[in-house]
Amino acid sequence: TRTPVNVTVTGAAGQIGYALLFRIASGQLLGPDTPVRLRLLEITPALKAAEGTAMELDDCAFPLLAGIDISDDPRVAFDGANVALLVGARPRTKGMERGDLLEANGGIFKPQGEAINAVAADDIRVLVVGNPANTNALIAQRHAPDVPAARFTAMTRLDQNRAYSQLAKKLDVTVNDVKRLAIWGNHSATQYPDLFHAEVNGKNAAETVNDQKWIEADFIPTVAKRGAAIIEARGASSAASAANAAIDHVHDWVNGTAEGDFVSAGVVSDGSYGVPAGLISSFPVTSTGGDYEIVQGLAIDDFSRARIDASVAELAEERDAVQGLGLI
Ligand code: NAX
Repeated sequence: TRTPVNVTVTGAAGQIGYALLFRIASGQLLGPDTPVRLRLLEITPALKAAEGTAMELDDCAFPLLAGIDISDDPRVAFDGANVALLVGARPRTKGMERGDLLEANGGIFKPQGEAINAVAADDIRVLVVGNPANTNALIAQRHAPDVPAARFTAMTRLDQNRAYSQLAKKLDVTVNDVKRLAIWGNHSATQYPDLFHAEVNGKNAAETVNDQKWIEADFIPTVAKRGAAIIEARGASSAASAANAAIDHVHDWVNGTAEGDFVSAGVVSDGSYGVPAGLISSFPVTSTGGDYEIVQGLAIDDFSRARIDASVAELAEERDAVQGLGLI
């Protein structure tokens, strides 16, 4: 039997946590041969709720679940962590300025980055889900100088999955017919879901759609504002779909992406495609051997260039804001 992989989940008592933990414990994160030990991090007032979820996890008698530890101390929860899913974050509440939001999240992601640096396993891989995901990931990464920067990623896989579904509906095909549909930039309303490099049954997606107006006025805003539409309809923000995307992101990172395809992830820029080095921006990426790499050599036309630049400018502003607040 294999040694269990330590998977730390923050915000474990929240709604994404509730949708995520059972899938991790059932083997969907790392595969059917890999036992997992769950490490749940919550704030003190939510520890009891996390214990309740842990009781339910016990009651599933998952063969792959080797144990569950619960803590409100990052130094305990990240101890020996091989995979960390940073879900818990401070949401924007009414009347909160962006600076307040960034500051509140800096107060979460700075100590978590420090704890990861101090106590996580050498092969630690981090996915930040909590918003603003790209900038929270940047804050954590900057406070973990001993961890390779490439091990810190932010989630844009939900945006990608939303884009797959919208495109498949439009063309009356299934998501299985779609490939290479990337999200560029920030996980925010400025994100750019790119049909110009995507393929549908081996043909260029934008050409197959052949409707620039639909791409600009319908597809892009529908994908970018889907989170708000879910809140409007459900009365709560996306949870099961967000958990599903987190599973997809880590699964593909660890197990590799399909030959000839790519996926979307927020990764530290190396300057590719004119994205300033150091920013955590979404790119088309492939994974082999446990490392995400930015897909190189895609031709970017003027339309895509302007969209990518706008979203990356927002990321640079967020970075400048957290720098101004002394958070990085
Ligand atoms: P919930 O409010 O249901 O749960 C958040 C949990 O985090 C709470 O239980 C809270 O106690 C905990 N928490 C807060 N501070 C913590 C800390 N310092 N350490 C550990 N736990 C802490 O939110 P939920 O719906 O689960 O969403 C979680 C985050 O995901 C939010 O920031 C949300 O904006 C973000 N999302 C990101 C998405 C993405 O695609 N990147 C999509 C879905 C989601 O909106």
